[in-house]
Amino acid sequence: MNPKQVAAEKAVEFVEDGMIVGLGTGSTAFWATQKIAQRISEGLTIRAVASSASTEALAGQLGIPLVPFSGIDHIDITIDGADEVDDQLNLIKGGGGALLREKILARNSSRFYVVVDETKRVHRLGRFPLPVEIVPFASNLTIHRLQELNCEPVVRMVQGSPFITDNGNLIVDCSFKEILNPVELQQQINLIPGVVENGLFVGMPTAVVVGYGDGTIQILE
Ligand code: ABF
Repeated sequence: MNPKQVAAEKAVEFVEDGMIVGLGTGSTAFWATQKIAQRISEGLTIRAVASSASTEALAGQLGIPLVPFSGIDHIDITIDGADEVDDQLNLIKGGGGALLREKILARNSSRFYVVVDETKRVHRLGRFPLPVEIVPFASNLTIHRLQELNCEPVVRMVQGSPFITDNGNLIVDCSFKEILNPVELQQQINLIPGVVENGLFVGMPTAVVVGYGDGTIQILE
C-alpha cells in the first residue's frame, strides 16, 4: 500500500460526525480527502473547508459538503501534508504553493494532523527550499531583503512564467540548506515588508502521522 495513503487514511480516523474539517493540499492530503468522501458515503456527516482552489474542486467532485469561511468560527480538525518534518514536529510546507491558506487553516484548527511518508522526516529543516509568499509589488526589493537572511531566493516559475498563488502573489523558494532556529527565522522573514507568509510551521501539529513502505504507521506527538 502507498505509504502516503496509509498515513492519510489513519489520520481520517480522527474525523468524527458533526466536525468542520479542513482539507489540505498535495498528494498525501489527496488520500485523506478521498477517504473522507468514502466515509461520507458510509454515513459520516461533516462540513469542510479547503486550503486551495484545487482541493475545493476535488471536494466538489467527490461530493464533500463545503461551507464558506463566513459560515464558521472555528475548524475542528485539519489534515494536511508537508515537505519536511523535523524531530520537534516543525514543518516546511508550501511545495504546492498554498502555504498561506494552509497556515490559516492550521492555526484556526483545534487539531492539526500532518500526514507524510517517511521521506519527509529530517533531523533539521532546510534541505527543502523554504517557500515564502510575497506580493508582486517591488518583489525584487523584497527578494534582496530575503537574501540578507543568508539564503538563495528563487522566484518559482511555471511554464516560463512566475507561479501565481490563489491569492495573486508570488512564491520565492529560499534555499537555506540548514535552518538552525526556525522560530527566529520565521519571525525575521515575516518582518520583511512585502512578505505575506512563509512555509515554516513551528509548533503547530497536534500530531504527525508517518506512513512507511511496509504499511506500518507511526504517530508522532
Ligand atoms: C501541501 O502538500 C504542501 O504544504 C506541501 O508542500 C505538499 C506536500 O506534498 P505531498 O503530500 O504531495 O508530498 O501540504
